[in-house]
Amino acid sequence: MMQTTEIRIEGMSCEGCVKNISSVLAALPGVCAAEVSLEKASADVEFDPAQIDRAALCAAIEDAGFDAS
Ligand code: 9UX
Repeated sequence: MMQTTEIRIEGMSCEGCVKNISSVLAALPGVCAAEVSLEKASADVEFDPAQIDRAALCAAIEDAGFDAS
């Protein structure tokens, strides 16, 4: 069963940031969809809670150089 969460992201300045974060999220095991928005400064992520949790999603975004909460 999939779960969806919205993550607040600070520090995105252009569509390149959106692409980078989209790639980071898509590469994580357990992530099946990620919609990142520059305007909303957030990401909607659909994931399998059996494989990954919300904290790990935030940590991956932080590792890419952004603030995630
Ligand atoms: Mo745009 Mo984001 O040139 O790190 S990709 S600001």
